[in-house]
Amino acid sequence: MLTKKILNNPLKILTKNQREEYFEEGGIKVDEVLNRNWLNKAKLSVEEFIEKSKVLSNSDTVYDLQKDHTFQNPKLRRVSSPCDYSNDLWKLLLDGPIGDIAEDLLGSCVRFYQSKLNFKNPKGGTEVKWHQDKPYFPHTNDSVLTIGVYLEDCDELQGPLEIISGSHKKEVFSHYDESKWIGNINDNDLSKIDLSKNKILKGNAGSITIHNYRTIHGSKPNNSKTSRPLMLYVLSSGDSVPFTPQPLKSKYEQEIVRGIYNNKIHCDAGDYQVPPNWNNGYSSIFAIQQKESS
Ligand SMILES: O=C(O)CCC(=O)C(=O)O
Repeated sequence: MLTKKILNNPLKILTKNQREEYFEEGGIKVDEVLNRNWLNKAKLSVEEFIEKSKVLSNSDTVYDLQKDHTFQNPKLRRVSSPCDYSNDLWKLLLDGPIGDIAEDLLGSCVRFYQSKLNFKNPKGGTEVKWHQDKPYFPHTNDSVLTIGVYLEDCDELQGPLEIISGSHKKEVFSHYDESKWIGNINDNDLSKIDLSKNKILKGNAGSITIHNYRTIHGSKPNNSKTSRPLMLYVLSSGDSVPFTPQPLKSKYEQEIVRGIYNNKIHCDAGDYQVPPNWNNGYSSIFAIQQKESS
């Protein structure tokens, strides 16, 4: 949806300044979005995922495990499509503040793309290298964003999400090394980016991060003694749909979560590099960037 149209919509949760900051910088952090009730429900879902992962010894299509994961010391890196397995995490979007904030930034019609629950375990939770999301899932227009919900307090030591301010208005970089998908911006292109423009989106449990899918973002390893669970919702305006197959299969894919869809899409002109065809399986951004699989 066109930004100027979105800016005319009445706001549900964000302030005018927060909405303008999102469109200007490509990402923001918003404090205290989840009340105690929502936060407790979401945290309970996380505990259930950890509990279920204990009996696994290998990653599968839902649970991505760190190499040293054991029953006694479970080390989850990601749960793919957690909304498919936790009604509370789905309701947080559908009926809760996440859907309201999505409306503030995407317009009244909001489409679900994917969900994922990323962990960074204490003392060693993996970094996420600088990347953009558009090369992973190009859409017909750029009204696509990710909302991340911190489920524990996240300070600089836990590896909070970081963005490069203003990068959403600039180049979308290839995430290939020649013909091989690497899932991040290569060193040569990184040297063209002003990394001093990084904005660290740290926040307490219940606060959220938001970034546009063109915005360069990443996060450092977790060097602290506490875990960093981050619940991520990827959403688009109703009029923006993906060009390529979804890597994280979900029963909710393309569901309209807010508003009424008028069966129209908006297409931005241009050339797009498309990601590999992940129809035969996708692991996680951690596994790809750490070169565990392709
Ligand atoms: O978990 C993080 O810190 C970043 C996640 C991310 O950028 C992604 O999964 O695409």
